Amino acid sequence: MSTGARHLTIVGAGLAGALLGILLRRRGWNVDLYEKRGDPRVLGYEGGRSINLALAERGLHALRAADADAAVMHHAIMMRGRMVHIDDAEPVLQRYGRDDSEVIWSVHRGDLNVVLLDLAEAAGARLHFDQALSSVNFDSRRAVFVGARDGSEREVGFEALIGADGAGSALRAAMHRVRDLGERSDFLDHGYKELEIPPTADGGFRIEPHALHIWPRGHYMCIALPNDERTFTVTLFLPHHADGGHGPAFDRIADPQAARRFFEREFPSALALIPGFDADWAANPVGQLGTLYLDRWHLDGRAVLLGDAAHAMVPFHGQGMNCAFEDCVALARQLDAHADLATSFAAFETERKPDAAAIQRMALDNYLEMRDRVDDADYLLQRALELALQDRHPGRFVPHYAMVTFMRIPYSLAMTRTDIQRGILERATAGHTTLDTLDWDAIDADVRERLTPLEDAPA
Ligand code: FAD
Ligand code: E0Q
Repeated sequence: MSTGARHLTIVGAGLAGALLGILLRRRGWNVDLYEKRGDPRVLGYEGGRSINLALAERGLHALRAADADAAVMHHAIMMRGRMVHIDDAEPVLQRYGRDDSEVIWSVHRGDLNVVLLDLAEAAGARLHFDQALSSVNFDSRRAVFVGARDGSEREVGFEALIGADGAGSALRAAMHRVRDLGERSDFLDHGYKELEIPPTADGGFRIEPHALHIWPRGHYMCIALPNDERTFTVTLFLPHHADGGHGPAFDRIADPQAARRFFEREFPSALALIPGFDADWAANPVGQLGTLYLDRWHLDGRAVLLGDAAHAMVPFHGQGMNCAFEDCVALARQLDAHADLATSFAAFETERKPDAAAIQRMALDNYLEMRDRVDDADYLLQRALELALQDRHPGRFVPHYAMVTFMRIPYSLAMTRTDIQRGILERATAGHTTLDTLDWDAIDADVRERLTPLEDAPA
């Protein structure tokens, strides 16, 4: 246990910062949280836009550790699987798990942030809104925060800074000035835009609420997640630039009328659900997506990064927040386990870096799968075989999606086993179009030879 002043300064009171504030206060740390934006409990969140996120077991488990799960789950909507929309056909539900015990949850980002801020404050963390970190002197341990509204500067001393300030982290930039963090970003050549499906006239959901809807179209796609106020947030993922002048792209869609023509052609069933299409298109910006890799996450015992600030990823596995929450629990545990901050931060980095790298790669892999493969016959046969092998080899063959989403085994272990399992599935199904003709003895032998039983597998 450290002895001196147990004080930590968290930069960013978004999802990870607010959760970490709760966990640290409960362990007796004094905590100050500085947030660039205004207090969402006073101002509303992001101008009232409804943005939602998929919460899975890893994130839920971290919320349980902070006693925040009940308040969050009160507003959450169960999503049983992917509802895949192909052209004019009836949409089809692909279940994520075996039954309703294996599901994910759609949560409202603003509500989630407010729940966590209330709990952090109740636990005794001091919250400072409208305060953007602008510069840091790591020698004198003083940080400058700028009032986001009036431009006023405020200098505060710190023992250590924790960067939960997201993908564009100001703390990361300040650390980089005194130590090369080995930073590299791979921006995706695809961006995203959010649109909204409102409730029906009598206040109901316009489409099945208990699903994550996907309209896959090869090089691009739309998704929709339910909100508890009976709306859905639709996200279009599309290339920024036309590939060799061909194919739809954000830079070839000049105005909402052109966007509408694109949707009339490619997503007519989605367009019919979005009466405010033109206004949404004009109002909502195109967002950037990418993966951020760092060789180092900490500056001895003076600063450490977590969540998107350390390892932003593309959103196609719905795990960025879940991973950021897992980081919070891991950092709190390492702070308990070691006497000095430098050792705790180093142990945290060693523990989490391989797992962050694994989910970053799996998230990139999942984009191709979502936009191009979910309606493909080979893919569906391999999915059916995954489920059959899960029954034949309980605890040994666990489908990729379940390892990432319903379990808490390290992401790096999930990735290694996924790679092995993919080989088994490909060898087993090559040349087949149905499970009935497979050579089950050979497949079972392949599974037993290549996969050891998992310790903490679902029964
Ligand atoms: P953030 O939530 O970005 O919080 C950072 C905070 O720091 C913000 O409040 C910001 O205002 C503040 N800040 C920034 N700069 C400063 C500064 N200089 N000084 C002080 N404060 C500052 N993840 C999932 O798990 N499931 C999903 O379904 C999912 N869907 C996604 C869909 C999209 C389109 C995108 C882009 C991401 C999605 N994610 C999802 C990822 C998820 O949003 C992030 O991983 C998560 O928000 C990371 O949390 P964080 O606390 O690290 O950063
Ligand atoms: C989930 C839940 C933005 C986003 C969030 C998600 C998912 C997807 C596709 C996207 C992955 C999946 N997924 O359905 O396999 O499970 O969060 Cl695009």
